[in-house]
Amino acid sequence: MSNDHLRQPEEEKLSRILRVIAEKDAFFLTTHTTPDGDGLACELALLLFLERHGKKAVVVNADPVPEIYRFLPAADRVTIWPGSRDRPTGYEVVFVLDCGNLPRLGPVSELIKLDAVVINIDHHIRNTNFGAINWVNPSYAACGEMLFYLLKRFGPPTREEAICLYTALMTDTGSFLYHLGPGTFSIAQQLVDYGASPEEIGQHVYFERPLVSLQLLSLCLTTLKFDACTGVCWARVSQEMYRRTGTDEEDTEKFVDYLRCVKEARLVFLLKERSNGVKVSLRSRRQADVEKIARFFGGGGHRAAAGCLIPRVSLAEAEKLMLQVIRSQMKEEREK
Ligand SMILES: [Mn+2]
Repeated sequence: MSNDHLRQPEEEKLSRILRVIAEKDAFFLTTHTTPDGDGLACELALLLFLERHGKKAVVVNADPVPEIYRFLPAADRVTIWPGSRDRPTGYEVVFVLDCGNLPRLGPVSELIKLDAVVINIDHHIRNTNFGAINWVNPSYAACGEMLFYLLKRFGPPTREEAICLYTALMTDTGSFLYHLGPGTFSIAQQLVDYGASPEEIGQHVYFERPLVSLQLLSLCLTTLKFDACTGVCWARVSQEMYRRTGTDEEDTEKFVDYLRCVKEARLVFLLKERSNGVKVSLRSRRQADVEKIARFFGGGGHRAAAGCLIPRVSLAEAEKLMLQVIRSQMKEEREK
């Protein structure tokens, strides 16, 4: 078993979590709003794993499963809250996966019972340690890596669990390109050995896009801007563009990566207009720290990839604010 790099404090946390799993019977699993491949796939892997060990478990999220992740085993088991189903009750343990703080759960946070044991497993830079047990370590590429270590303590994962965890690793590393952890490739190899097919999973996530999403991309790219002074490159997606193409925010998946490939840029961002404000996705090239910028607006993430929501602003206002904050942070760094 290749757990070699798990350090002592992590071993302690892991064994505490294992004890809770062994002792309790009913589990509630959740992740952040607008869930990504890592959060979702971790929930589903853990759901399948718990059920395989005779436990009861539910997955409850604030937002639906994006189309590209509907192929995941048990993806149809995700309950949306608030939705048509009754308030989930009777659970003793809450697993919060891939989520830095409770407000990021959105409306699901109101479901968390005070007497439940909250287990927080995460790899974001900032985490408020809101759980009774907090296993938080930003050196992991994905929350899926952490779950791999957890699940493996009970024996080899099933093929379905392996598919989920491989998807978590693949998506959070941008297909094994960014913020790789110390064991990422070794874990990925083991997941392939347990039955995950890189080709099939890659096909589902990256190469099954509706035509309208590319039509949306073409509109988005007409707004592309570059500031030679700061090396910032950005683009916008408006509600009007969604209406014209019959798309929604889900169809903007990966758009920011087109900006990320601009050689002249050192920092890129994509503005997405929402009814309640503007969602911003940031990526850095070379050394820029985008987590710091996202944090300024109450968001967060990782050094090279972060996001935030600027409430009650127009696209033009959000653009202006972003550029102001980026410029002032760059100035501060130069003066240091
Ligand atoms: Mn993640």
